[in-house]
Amino acid sequence: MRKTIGMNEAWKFIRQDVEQAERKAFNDEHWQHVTIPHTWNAIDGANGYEYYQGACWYRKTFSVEPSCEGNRLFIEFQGSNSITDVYVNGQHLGQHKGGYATFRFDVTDVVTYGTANVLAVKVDNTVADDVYPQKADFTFYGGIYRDVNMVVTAPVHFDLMDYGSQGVYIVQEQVSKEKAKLNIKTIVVNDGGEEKKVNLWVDIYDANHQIVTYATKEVVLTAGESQTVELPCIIDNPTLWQGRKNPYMYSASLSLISFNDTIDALSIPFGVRYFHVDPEKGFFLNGEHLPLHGVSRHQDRKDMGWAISEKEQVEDMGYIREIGASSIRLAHYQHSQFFYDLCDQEGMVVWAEIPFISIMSQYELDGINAKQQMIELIRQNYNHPSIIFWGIQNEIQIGGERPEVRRLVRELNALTKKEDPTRLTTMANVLFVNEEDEYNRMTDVIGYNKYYGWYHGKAEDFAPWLDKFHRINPDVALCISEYGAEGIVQYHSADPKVKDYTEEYHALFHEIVWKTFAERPFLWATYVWNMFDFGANIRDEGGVKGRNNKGLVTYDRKIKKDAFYMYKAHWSDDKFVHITSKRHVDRAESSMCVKVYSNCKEVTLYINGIEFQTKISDDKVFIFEHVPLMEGMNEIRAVSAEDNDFYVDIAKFNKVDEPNPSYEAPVEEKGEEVQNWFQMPDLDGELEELHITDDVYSTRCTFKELFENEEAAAVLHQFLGESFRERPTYSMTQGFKIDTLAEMAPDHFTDKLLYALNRELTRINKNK
Ligand code: GCB
Repeated sequence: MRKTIGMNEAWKFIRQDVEQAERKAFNDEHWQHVTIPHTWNAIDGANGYEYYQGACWYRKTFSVEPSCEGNRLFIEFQGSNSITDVYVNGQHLGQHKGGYATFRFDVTDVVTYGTANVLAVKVDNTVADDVYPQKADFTFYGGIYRDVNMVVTAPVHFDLMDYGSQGVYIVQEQVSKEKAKLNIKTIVVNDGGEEKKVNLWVDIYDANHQIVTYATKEVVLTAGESQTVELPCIIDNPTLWQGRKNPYMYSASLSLISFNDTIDALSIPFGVRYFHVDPEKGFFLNGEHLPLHGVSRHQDRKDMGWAISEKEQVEDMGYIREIGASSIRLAHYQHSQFFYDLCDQEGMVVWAEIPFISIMSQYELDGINAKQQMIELIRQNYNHPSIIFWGIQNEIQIGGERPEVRRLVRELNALTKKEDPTRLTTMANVLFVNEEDEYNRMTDVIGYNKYYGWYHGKAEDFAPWLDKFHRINPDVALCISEYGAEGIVQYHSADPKVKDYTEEYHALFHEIVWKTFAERPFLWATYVWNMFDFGANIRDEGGVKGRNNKGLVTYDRKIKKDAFYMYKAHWSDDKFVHITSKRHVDRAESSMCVKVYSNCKEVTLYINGIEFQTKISDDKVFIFEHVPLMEGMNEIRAVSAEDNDFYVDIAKFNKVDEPNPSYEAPVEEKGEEVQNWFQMPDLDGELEELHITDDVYSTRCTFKELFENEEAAAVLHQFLGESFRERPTYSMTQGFKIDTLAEMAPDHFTDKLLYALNRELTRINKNK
């Protein structure tokens, strides 16, 4: 019978490349003792300084019981970032490229039994041109950051070498309320030296462990043969997996039986459901409309990076459940099996994706690694009912217009549909992709990452854009795959503005945008960027280095920002009241405005124990104006009574003489949607007429194109400032034409600036 033996303990590690470290006889005495999950970037990955990216080594001694001889042995890595070379007793077993999927090596013929073996692993998180991601707004934490196991099987077993999957695919051929027609596809392997006859049994159990149905088949395998065996199975009157309402799970118990022995067995949880997306009405699960109230998640955590345990994942899910979300975009790569399992159990509808993000390789134009990661993602996660959407790219247009990018996106879509015709494909376009672009029709449904109200424009700009897109493409199912703003809980303002980084602007932004989305049921989903702050070492935002602070919850998961409660009020049925701006303690004004988020109908405010006002609201936001403050500490209490229960929240505000300067972010130009990084030109003398032709540079070119030419780059430096290219947001904009950015930010790219840029740029010939 199959045995899985944990191999997380007793590793030695060194944070550098070392020659001959793969050898069995090698002195690693002075190396550090570590336990898996491990990363070498737990601290330097999110502090804003350069983080270590390079090759490092892990070594471990292990023994295999003599009783295992005659079986097959596999070493399994559930996640190691990003290029991993595995050696046993000095022998190279292979290399895996990609930091997020499970992979295994067959070690049967290289281990010794009853004596010590040495496993040596080189892991390298340097960006390689043929491995995705190439560039992204998050830290690429290096290390073996998910579990390592040894799996021991009999010579005849369910395949473990099919792209890291379990070798079992429960295909939902047709599901309705009356019947779930399944085809259980298994890959059975005979690694033994002789022909073998086995019986394959599949028993389907319901959630109460009662058998529902079963199927069986005799399988004859010649020596060395791998066979795909299909077992059709029907569940009559199935209980459907109905999202958060009823995430009903069955389980398939599979076994390979030879005479009286069960020689291999697996238990696979699954749920049955059907779904569709209507471009006018949104998402439907089992025929019922289900609004997908979504958040995105990255997998890292403060001081841990990606080396988290199940405990942190359960906590993350706890926050997502509490806010009342019904869907999660698991960005920007494959997450751990454990998390997809949690999504199944909680009834979260999932968008799962590969890290084909920002920029396509300049040299590897067939997309070999992107395709490999797509197949791994699908085959390893095929049986999760929560996954409904496969995401094939994120903002891959940032690298500029390249025909090979379009070709690869189309190929990835075709590959995904071939691997799994039962689910929907999707992708996240960068904001500047034109509404009429064919990118909007390559996948089954589409998403846009839009940052009105942060990188450009105002939060209110969502409404006209959404309506315009829908008018142009009434038959395209649209979602907002990302939207957000920075919110740093240190900063506060009674008059919040774009780019002030305050907790108040963050909350106000989400209030406005959520209202806009809620009024547009044609959106099939919306995903807040992001549920949690995360490590992005290239960033220096509002005085915080190495972080993206757009989360609704802080990186250490200790503080739920006000915006968290805004969504909770809309999405959750668990009653509460929440006074906002509680961290804005010191107030220099003699009266203030108190804003309360609540999903109760009525909220009463008490000031220093005295009843002030009662407000009734349907839109979850209760605003109490002119709340008087006495000198010193004031206690504000918000109370709601509903269904015989009381809900209370308390805040304390300190009336002071002078505003507290620590509430202000050390950034200039608050209220500006694009930072004013450029020099306004002096236009002396007569204005000459400019001729913009294809052979010269101009503002019709993308930033990327311009920066690639030394002279054009010098012009940009002159007008946009030296540091323009180093800005974290540059990676977002390099595929933009200057004219496109100018349309979005006309106040900054004035006609005068555009004229001056063109006057200089058109003097440079592209072919020179
Ligand atoms: C995006 C990216 C995401 C970034 C986000 C941001 O569009 O897809 O990876 O983190 O913007 O915050 O800028």
